[in-house]
Amino acid sequence: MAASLPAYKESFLKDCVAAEALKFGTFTLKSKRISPYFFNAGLFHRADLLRSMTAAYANTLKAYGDSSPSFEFDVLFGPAYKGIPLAAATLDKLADLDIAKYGKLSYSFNRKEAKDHGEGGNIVGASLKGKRIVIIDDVITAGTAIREAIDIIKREGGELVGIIVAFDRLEKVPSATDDDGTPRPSAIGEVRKQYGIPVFAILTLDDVIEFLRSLGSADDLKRLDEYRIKYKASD
Ligand code: OMP
Repeated sequence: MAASLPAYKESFLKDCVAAEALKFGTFTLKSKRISPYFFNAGLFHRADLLRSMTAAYANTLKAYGDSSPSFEFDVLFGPAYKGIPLAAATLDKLADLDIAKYGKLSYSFNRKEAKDHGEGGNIVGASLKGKRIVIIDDVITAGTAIREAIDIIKREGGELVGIIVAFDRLEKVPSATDDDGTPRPSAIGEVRKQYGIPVFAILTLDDVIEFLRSLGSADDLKRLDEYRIKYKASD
């Protein structure tokens, strides 16, 4: 197990393996990259696993908030669909951790289809207008999904102050010749730079490689190392 991980990250990594949310093999990604591993947050549907994941999100946010008291937000926004349970359950966990600090925060999410009757619109939960928003999502690879969520925040008049994901694959932004070996910035690094906000990940590819090393899984390790060399960002 990765020696330097805080206890809540280590326990989340163990649960990723137990839930088979972290799989090794051959997978085609949304970005069309062929990956030797895949992280499937959707497999954290069982109550004990969901708690493990949302505790890890909540502790990651709290750890940053404790070390940077100026970091404050009003709404945890979970982009549809995968972000919806994450936003609601993580907010509940934050309130468990510190009711005085997090008890009055809200969650919200978008509908994929705009509603033209009843309350209308396509935001459910707290309005984003004029609020400080943290986006919660599952994975960042090339950054496409997260940029779509950022567009929603902008459209709704919210102020983006941070992003948290369960897993950062540490991959560079795509280009026309994706595998030409040119060093390029990471998808997360680009978002950090462009918006000047913190982007947190509970686990990264480096944590998984470290974990495989501790297990002595030579074949998986070799394939992950090759993939990392091909797509890893330069920062
Ligand atoms: P990007 O939009 O390229 O950043 O990819 C992020 C999305 O890819 C996630 O929201 C997932 O739907 C999916 N994904 C995973 O869930 N796990 C992975 O390990 C890799 C991907 C992916 O397709 O890149």
